[in-house]
Amino acid sequence: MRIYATTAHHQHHCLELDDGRLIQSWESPDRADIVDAELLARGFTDVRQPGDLDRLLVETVHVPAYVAFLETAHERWVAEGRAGSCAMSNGWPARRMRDIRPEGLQAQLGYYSFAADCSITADTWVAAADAARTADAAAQHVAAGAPSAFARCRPPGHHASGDQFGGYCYLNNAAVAAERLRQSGVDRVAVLDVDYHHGNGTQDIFYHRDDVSFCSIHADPKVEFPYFLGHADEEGMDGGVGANLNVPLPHGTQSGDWFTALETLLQWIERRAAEAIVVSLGVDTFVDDPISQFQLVSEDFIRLGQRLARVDRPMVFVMEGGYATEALGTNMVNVLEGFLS
Ligand code: OKP
Ligand code: ZN
Repeated sequence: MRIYATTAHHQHHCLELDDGRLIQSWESPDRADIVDAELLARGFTDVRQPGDLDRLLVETVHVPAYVAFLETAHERWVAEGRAGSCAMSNGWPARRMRDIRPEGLQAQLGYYSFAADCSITADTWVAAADAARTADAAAQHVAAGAPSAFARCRPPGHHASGDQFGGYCYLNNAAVAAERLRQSGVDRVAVLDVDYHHGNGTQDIFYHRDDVSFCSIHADPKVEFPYFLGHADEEGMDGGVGANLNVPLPHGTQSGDWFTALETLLQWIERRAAEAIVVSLGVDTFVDDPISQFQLVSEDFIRLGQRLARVDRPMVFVMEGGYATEALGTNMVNVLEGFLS
């Protein structure tokens, strides 16, 4: 299986509001290093650099003004002489307020984000753009006939909507991959999101479309981030009615119930007649994940890969979450090795 990866992400490590403290984010550069080391150790040696960022492709899943905002926000922050090292919002257009695009940088940070768990550093744009082109390259490889590819993305992408960052995500790597497959002639694509958190951004980007189906197993948003999307009654809208499926599960969910939910999703994908699949591959479902509450064990990730192989469709694996850094390499590569075995 070919791997796509870059190293620019290394410079990006943002601040996160966590339990009332401002900390260096759980979403750290060493996450990618650990996965890269494990890939090499286990014989995944076909590691490539992606091609240039296809701005037009990115702007089919994101609003162009949002992309420009991400690219320039930190330099505007510095030019304004702000005290903190990261550009971060302190107010959002919540219920009872208006959906108006403001002018000032601080106000636009609120307009273009939905959570205080991530922020924009001097290197965030380069890292996010690298992750997006990494996902694009993996999708292009699969579109050209490869049975699978792994995009070792960082930062993750599935929480980023068309015009909002949050949940450690800025550009939606999985959505870029799905859109690339579509533009390469794959008529029907499915995104299967197995990250512990609901992929609210991916869902929203394709919510009105029938050609890209989205399904997800995740912790119930009634009690877990991103709280305000990912509920079981969200089925898609307009032309996309029936093209969205959420299976929320309670805190404490163990392997048995998780794999039962996976069967539900895979049967649904079969009915959706997807010709290729993008897997939003988060392994924060792991029992020892420090910010998550499911109880999968490392062997379960081998089983996941084996089960996905039996779906027998071309697959683009896009790395999302996983914060038990020690075990992250093992868990992530277990999926890929299970898929190939
Ligand atoms: C991104 B991905 C922890 C705050 C968690 C949201 C987590 C985003 C996860 N105290 N904030 O889906 O793995
Ligand atoms: Zn997650």
